[in-house]
Amino acid sequence: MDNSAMIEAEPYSFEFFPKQCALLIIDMQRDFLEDGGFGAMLGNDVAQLRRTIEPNRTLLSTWRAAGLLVIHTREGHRSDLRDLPLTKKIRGQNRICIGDVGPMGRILVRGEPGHDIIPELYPLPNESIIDKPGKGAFYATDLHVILQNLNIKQLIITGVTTEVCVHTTVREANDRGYDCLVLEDCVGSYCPEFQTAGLNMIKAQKGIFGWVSHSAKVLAILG
Ligand code: C5J
Repeated sequence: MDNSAMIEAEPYSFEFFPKQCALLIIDMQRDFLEDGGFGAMLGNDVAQLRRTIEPNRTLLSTWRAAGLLVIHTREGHRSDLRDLPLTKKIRGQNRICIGDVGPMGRILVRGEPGHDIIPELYPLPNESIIDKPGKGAFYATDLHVILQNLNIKQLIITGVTTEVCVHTTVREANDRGYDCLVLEDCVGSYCPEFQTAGLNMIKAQKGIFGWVSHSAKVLAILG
């Protein structure tokens, strides 16, 4: 696909330049999406996020077949936790927190089973994985350099959670000059009202942070 195409979106159509666009899949990690993970241990209903797996899986396989760029992110920390602010570790006053041992290994620690991406969306060897210590995918990572080197100017953003890591990344991307399209069926929140509010905030004010659409609209173009 060399030419641009218009993707139906809100607040208006998104002009999609396939060769200058990356699919950025945020934090589809076992710790957030599986029973026994960090999200579930905090009392969240992982089903709210698991509904995004199938649409992401379909989109990812079509995107790969079109030969377009995919980048995955994972939120997590070094095993010595030196990149984990104490404020982040203790906030919430939980009995078990980041770095402690849970049912899927040490919570949100790189190299542990819970930190890894769910098998349904597992990256291929040629796909970049951005390991990020914060909520935003640009903070303390080489994502911007990678995107610049590959001449990427647009991001289609999916993953979890809508109002936390997806939103922070969309905001960071905006300030760095990227156009962002967020797919409502491929992003999820543990909290339905945050899902709605998070998507509304992106497309408000004529697209203050970007565009919102549905994976079906992208698939219609990628065929
Ligand atoms: C959170 C994320 N919610 N990936 N992380 O802590 O949104």
